[in-house]
Amino acid sequence: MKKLLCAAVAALALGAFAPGAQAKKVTIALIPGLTTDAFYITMHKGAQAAADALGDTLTFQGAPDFNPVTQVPVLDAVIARHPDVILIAATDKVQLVQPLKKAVDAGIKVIIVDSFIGDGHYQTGSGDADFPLSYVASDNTMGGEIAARALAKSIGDKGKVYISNVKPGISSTDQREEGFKLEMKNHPGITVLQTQFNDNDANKAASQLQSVLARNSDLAGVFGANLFSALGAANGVKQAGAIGKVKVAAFDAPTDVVPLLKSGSIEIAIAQHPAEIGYFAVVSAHAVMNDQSIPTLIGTGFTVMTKDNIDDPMVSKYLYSN
Ligand code: T6T
Repeated sequence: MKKLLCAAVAALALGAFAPGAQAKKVTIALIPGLTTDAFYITMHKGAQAAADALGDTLTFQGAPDFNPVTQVPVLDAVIARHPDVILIAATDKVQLVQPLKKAVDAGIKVIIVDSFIGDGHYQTGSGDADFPLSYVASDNTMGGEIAARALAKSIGDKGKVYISNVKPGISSTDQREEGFKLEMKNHPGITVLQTQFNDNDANKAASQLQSVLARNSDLAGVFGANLFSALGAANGVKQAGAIGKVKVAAFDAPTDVVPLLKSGSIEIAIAQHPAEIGYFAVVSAHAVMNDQSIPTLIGTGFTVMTKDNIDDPMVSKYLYSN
């Protein structure tokens, strides 16, 4: 894939300008959902690789938690610095719309990464949130479907499951939940219990697992819809002494998932490709500022990790870095 990405950058550099013309160096601000999450740290690395290749300047500034209340002041501070382009993972579909309009009003281009505002369809001329130029992300609905199929298989297509999720209003995790429930309609032997929301707190997710299990001794599985939900649920299963009895399908792949996959605490982990998201977002920002058109949607891939493939370097290279 590295070769492909280099080819993409080279093609851009060659195709973008008349012979002899210099590419404009671009200033880009990447605002993550939160700064300490291995998912966004890995996205930053991919973004930096593209910025270095293109000679652009990249900053990475975010909030200490995944929350619009703390993200909006960071956004305001970034707008005041006036980069050419803001790349942002919006922590709420609705609450980031007006704050991001201020960026556009100030003449700053906006590209969404990972989690969108509005409905994720941009430049359509419809609604008040179609102004970002592009959305670069995983197909989260499909990710939820993949998780559901894998969990269904591991519990023999019958029993009770639930989704451990962050909070409503986040496009990425909302879509994973939708995809999971949609696919579970094809598995009539499985009952999906009420979703438990943990506010991105792994400890809360762990105690919720134990409460759901206390109420449903026949609980067969749980889908952890993001990194903290999944690690928390797996920890809850361990604390309850229920490894093997309650199967965990995890979204996201910090390095912590490796021992959990090997010990059976997690059945599958669905790794997103955050470095790819960061890379293509920066390439898109560079293209836009050099008068090139860009796709309004760039979808990145997944790698499904299990105990059987996690030692394969072609799989483990998608573990997130810290
Ligand atoms: O799952 C990722 C990201 O895609 C989501 O929007 C929020 O949670 C993570 O950052 C993982 O913690």
